[in-house]
Amino acid sequence: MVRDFSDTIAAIATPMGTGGIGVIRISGEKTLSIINRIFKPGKRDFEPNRAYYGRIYDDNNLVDEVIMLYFKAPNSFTGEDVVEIQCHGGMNIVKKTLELCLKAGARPADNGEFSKRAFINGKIDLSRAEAILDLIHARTDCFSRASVLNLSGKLAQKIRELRMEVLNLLSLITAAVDFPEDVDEPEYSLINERSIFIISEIGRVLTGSISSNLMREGIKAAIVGRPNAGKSSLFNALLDADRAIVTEIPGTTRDLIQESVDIEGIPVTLIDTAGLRECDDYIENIGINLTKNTMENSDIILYVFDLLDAEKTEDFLINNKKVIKVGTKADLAKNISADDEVIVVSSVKKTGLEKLKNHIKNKVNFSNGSSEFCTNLRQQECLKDCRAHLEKVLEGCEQRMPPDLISIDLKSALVSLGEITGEVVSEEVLDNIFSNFCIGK
Ligand SMILES: Nc1nc2c(ncn2[C@@H]2O[C@H](COP(=O)(O)OP(=O)(O)O)[C@@H](O)[C@H]2O)c(=O)[nH]1
Ligand SMILES: [Mg+2]
Repeated sequence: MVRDFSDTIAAIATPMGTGGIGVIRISGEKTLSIINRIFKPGKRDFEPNRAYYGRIYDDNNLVDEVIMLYFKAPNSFTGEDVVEIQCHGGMNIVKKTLELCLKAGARPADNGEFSKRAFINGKIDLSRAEAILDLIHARTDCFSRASVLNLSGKLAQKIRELRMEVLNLLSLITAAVDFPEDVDEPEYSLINERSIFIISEIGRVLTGSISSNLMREGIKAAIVGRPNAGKSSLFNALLDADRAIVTEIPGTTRDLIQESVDIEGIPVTLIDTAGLRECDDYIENIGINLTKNTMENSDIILYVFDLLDAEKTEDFLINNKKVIKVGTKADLAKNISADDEVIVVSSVKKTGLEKLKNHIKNKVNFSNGSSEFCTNLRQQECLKDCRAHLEKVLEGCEQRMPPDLISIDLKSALVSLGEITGEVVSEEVLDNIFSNFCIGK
């Protein structure tokens, strides 16, 4: 997707569908000339950062009454001239307006091309561009909060600090290599000490990796157990909605039912399954097989059993690390004691649910508190690469290697950090990142 950025792009920025308004975005040199062709009253000198009320015309045919916002280069999201047209949100109108922009000289934007231009034009660094993507796709409050912090530059700032540290070391060494007469060779112990510090700071940023990945990817949790154990009731209680059918008739749930829910900041896909039992019913057996597959593909299994039911152990679940045992109908089972591993809940009285949620969070090692920095897999890889190069620096110091050799590893460490914010990054990596964006972003 190597594109010429001198052309002007346009795209529908709002989701395909019917809504109150639909937004078309235009960016590039021809933005104003396009607007002057399709927007009336047109004039050559729109003032930037202002909203204009007017009409979109297809030749002399009125298309819609709109609000037009104008941002002048370089003070816009992309750093180029940008216009956003707010039409009425009917699919036909939005498409028609885009079509007119294209006819007037724009070309359709690629996925994420507005953000890519913002990056190329130095308006945002790569970590902020990636934060936009996270923010758009965030499924929990917790993740939205983390993403918006990165959008405002939290991670970028930290990476800048780390780069400065490495850069300082590098200039110390380079000076010693280039002007051996004038500059004392830096002490190995100093290089050693600073490298250890940077490594520990990288470790600090990486501490939240598991939680970052969980917030981004989410987990699957299958609810399994005997018929009538209370699986569907628990499913509904965790969702806080009547989604699955609950009856006293065993074998009610046959298909898998799944819904997404925010559990302590993790987007969890909860899957209600058919009860596990030997049975002759053809359809129910299909359901039971589906359940077994689902269990394999889940990150967590909530094994639900009725506290009143003596027959509760399912051999195949014993020693399965993914399993959380949940004893249900606690409201009916006042005097029944369950072992420590069991989370006791009542879906009817809504008790024990918070404890269960907390347990799920711990089971997948999620910690919303300790994860100061939110990172994605790519950024984590870069940080780990950087750390590996710095470990080489430590080795170099220990073996009293010549400074110019040590500087090679420091330069590599610098490159790894630069890849995070995009100072050093290949076109391929960029394309890969921005292709995950939606069109119009
Ligand atoms: N009192 C009480 N009844 C429950 C509870 N959970 C489920 N039940 C009842 O147990 C029966 C079976 O529940 P259901 O959720 O359909 O079980 P499933 O077959 O495992 O999905 C229904 O009559 C529910 O109302 C609970 O926590 N307390
Ligand atoms: Mg059920």
